[in-house]
Amino acid sequence: YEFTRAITRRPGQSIIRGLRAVDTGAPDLDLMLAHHADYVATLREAGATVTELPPLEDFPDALFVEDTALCLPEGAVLMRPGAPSRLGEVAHMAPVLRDLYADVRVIEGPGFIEGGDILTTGREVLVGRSARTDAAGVAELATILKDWGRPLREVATPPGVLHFKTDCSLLDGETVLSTERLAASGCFEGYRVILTADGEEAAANAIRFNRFVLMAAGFPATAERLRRAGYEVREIGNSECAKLDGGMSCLSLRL
Ligand code: CIR
Repeated sequence: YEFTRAITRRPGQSIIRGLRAVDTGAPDLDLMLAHHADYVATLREAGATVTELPPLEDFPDALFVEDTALCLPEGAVLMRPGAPSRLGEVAHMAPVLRDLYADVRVIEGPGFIEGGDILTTGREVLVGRSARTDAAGVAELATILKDWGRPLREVATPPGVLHFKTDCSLLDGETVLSTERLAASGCFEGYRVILTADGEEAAANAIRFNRFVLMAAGFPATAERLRRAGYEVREIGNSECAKLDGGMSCLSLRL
């Protein structure tokens, strides 16, 4: 959770065609851009050098850059998104990461894996199988991480939940924020767990970036729990990304 850099991508006009599990109306681009600017400004306030990439109109979901790669101190791994409309986003992220890393590995397939299903903690890399991440994708990542001496543990994403990290985030080396439904699976045994408040499951997708926890605005009981546990919380508007099942972690790669 200590980083020097973040990579983001601004949303474009095509955002109205972004993938969503349930249609709750078209996202408003102007409001989304305002939220996005607040997100980037908060990362900068936390000490990040932020690379802001331009919109990719051919890829409506490209602002959710987290799904295209896994960034670790040892190197970066380019993912292979399970959503067909998102596969091509990776080629646009590849040169950005090749400029920053000496070691860039690639998930070649046939499996699929998206960054939203990967939670890196102080001791292991947790990967949730989901509708976007399959056994072959996880196995290919495990082989790469073995080279870097990083243990990978496969876990399950709750049914109907887009990504593993839709329901959890890392708060520090041994603490996670999790929904009750995910924590109930036992996947965080040995970690300190702070649960989202009832009815505030959508607050689980937060990020710890240096001194701040960035979380979606509108979840006061969970924000209060985090503050009481000693975290410095920044609430960022997320109403428009939420219409596309996106949240705080999806909007950046952190390295
Ligand atoms: C998608 O369905 O792929 C996008 N609309 C949302 C991606 C959210 N990404 C993430 O949770 N890491």
